[in-house]
Amino acid sequence: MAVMNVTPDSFSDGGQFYAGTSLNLDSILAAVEGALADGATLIDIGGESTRPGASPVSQQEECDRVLPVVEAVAARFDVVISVDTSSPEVMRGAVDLGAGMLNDVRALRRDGALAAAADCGVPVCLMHMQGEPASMQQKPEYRDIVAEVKAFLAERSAACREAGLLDNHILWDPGFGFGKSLSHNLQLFNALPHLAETGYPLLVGVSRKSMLGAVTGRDVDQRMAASVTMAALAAERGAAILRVHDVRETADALAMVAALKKEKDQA
Ligand code: 7PM
Repeated sequence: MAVMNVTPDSFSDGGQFYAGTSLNLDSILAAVEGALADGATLIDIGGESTRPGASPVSQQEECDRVLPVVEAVAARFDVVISVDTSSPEVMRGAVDLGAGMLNDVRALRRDGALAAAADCGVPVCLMHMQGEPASMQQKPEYRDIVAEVKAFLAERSAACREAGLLDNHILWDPGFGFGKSLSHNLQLFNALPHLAETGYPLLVGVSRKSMLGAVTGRDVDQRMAASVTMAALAAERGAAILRVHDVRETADALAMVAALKKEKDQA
């Protein structure tokens, strides 16, 4: 899954599609074309900056950012478009225009989001986050990070089924970097095989995140090796979808993981 942030201010790829405050659709289409050529099979389009400390955007602002992009990408490419949003308006609008998946860092907890997602009838990624982006990294605390993330995702999955979503339209994401210390992130990553046992496909997003900076000491633009390594390890540990910035390098790593698995399965 290739990340396309259509925000003027994202931490790892800030404003790459903007000239000042105006969005350049052609530059997004070129980036999507590149990501597909590099091996992406899903494109994740997001208009809300969820970096730690980010201020919230209005639903109108988010619609204005995201919907034209979804429309243009859907018209031009045969690829599954995922929309990174917590807003029911954006969900309905995006799926009307051709989006095939919803990706919500708030796991459909916003008013109206469960009903909107159920009406949309597409797969939904439920992500765990402690707190809200503005303050989530100030004091993350858990008794048992793995048990708590798992219980949260199980509760949200039950709420989804009650709202009418199909069980096989639910994906789980532990939410790396969202209200978690380095130790919390590492514990969760080590628990991926345990989470995979639940049967819900796992989506993992660690690309360029600060947990990699904390270990390697590298700035955000120097985290590719760490990102690709973690993507390969996540795949090995049962992740179904990797949300990444460096598509070509990740695709190579995943090809190697797949080759090893194929050889093993034949033995
Ligand atoms: C800190 C945390 C800074 C996250 C920036 C981000 C995920 C996501 C994002 C994820 C799913 C980024 C982001 N991260 N959706 N949206 N999983 N499902 O790296 O890990 O772009 S935003």
